[in-house]
This record gives sequence, structure tokens and C-alpha cells, in this order.
Amino acid sequence: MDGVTRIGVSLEPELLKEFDKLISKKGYVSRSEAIRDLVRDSLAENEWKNDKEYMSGVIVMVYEHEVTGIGEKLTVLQHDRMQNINTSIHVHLDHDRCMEVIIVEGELGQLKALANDISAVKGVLRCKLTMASRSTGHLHHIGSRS
Ligand code: NI
Repeated sequence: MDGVTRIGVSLEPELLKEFDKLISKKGYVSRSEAIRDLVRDSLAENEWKNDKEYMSGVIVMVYEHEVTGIGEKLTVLQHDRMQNINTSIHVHLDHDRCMEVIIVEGELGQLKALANDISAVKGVLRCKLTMASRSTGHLHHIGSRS
């Protein structure tokens, strides 16, 4: 592989044994691949702690449109946070349920708060926030009531 630096990692036998078990369970072809994923996850997790990090993402929600007041609540919520919302797409799933995909951008803390507020609306069955960091491209998922 080009542009890859080899590093040596020392592990206690017990830890290595547990790690190899995990690797085979998850179907990794090599320890290197597993370690790369762990490092990426760890870096991504660290970004999650920075509520000021600027992110782009989507909120996907499924809701029951016949629940009293839900349409208005969701509309007011989105107008209140329009600085974080680029656009939204509405899909009528079946007779009772709608799916809405909202394209969002802003500080992590703002996007998490928006997704939380949406998931708290009565009649929202599922609400999930997926984001990509602007600086690293790492993907993040937050599932609330999913
Ligand atoms: Ni609909």
C-alpha cells in the first residue's frame, strides 16, 4: 500500500487473544484492518465530544402524520432552526406514515439538539442523525428512538 506507515504494536497475550477473537467474529481479514477501524472509530468518537465541530449531515425521521398537531410542530421546529437546514425531502410511506429527510449543517451541538427535539415530538416514530465531519470526512450516527 502506498502512503502507509508500518508501526509495531505490543500487546499482552491475553489482550491479543481477546482481540483475535473479536477479529474473527467481525470477519476482518487481518489485524491491521481491524486496528485501522478501531483507530478511525476512536478518532470519530473524539470528534463527537466537540460540540463546536462544524458538520454536514442528514436527519431521517418517520412519523405518523395523523397525530394531532404533528405537522405544525415539525414545521415550526424547522423554521426556528432554518440556519441549520438546507433542504428537506418528504416521502409518503403509506396511508399513515411519512418519511422526511432533512439536510442539515452546523455545529455538532446544534444538530444534536435539533434531532433530539424532533424525536421528542409525539408521533415521531424514528429519528436518526447521520453526519460527516467537514474536516476529516468521518461519518457519525446518532439514533434516537430508532
Ligand atoms: Ni406524507
